[in-house]
Amino acid sequence: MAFPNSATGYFCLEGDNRVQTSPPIAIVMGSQSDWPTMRFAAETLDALKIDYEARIVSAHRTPHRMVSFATNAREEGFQVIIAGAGGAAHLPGMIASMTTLPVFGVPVESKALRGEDSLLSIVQMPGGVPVGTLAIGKPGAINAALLAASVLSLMDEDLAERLADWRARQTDSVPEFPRDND
Ligand code: RP5
Repeated sequence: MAFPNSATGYFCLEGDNRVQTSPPIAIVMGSQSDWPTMRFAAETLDALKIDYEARIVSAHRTPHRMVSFATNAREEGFQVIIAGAGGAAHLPGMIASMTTLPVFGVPVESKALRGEDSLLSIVQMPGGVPVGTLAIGKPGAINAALLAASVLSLMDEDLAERLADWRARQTDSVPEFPRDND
């Protein structure tokens, strides 16, 4: 696995100065309890050899951290944000309100309402502040990573090839005929 919390050694040149910047993707989540879901986004990015940084940023418990992250994300060097949250899942929408980077929202499955609350909290954004909302739970986390990869692949031919290979391997892994499990 790559580096969920890396100082990854990304640099850009500002004049003659080499300045540290962030990896292309930020995976943020409202709580440590979201990581078992959001790690599927991380693992998918690992498989595609895309670097990322994972952070806990709660809209409700650490609102100042959220504002600081969202307002600085583009300047820090992030290009796409994947944001996962459960329950009253304001995080993706609040982040989207403070950045023009693409934000993909992952509704984390909640205990009380199995993630339907998370989904509805994330998906019903007012016109003008978009969050690309994925499915509840693991499939949403995986697809958020794949969509983020698609965005980055527009400017990165090597990544476009890795993404096509990933999809081809998935296709190859599907048997044509079912078999008994035992
Ligand atoms: C949300 O509340 C988090 O995104 C998480 O899904 C949910 C529950 O958080 P914990 O009480 O488990 O920390 O903010």
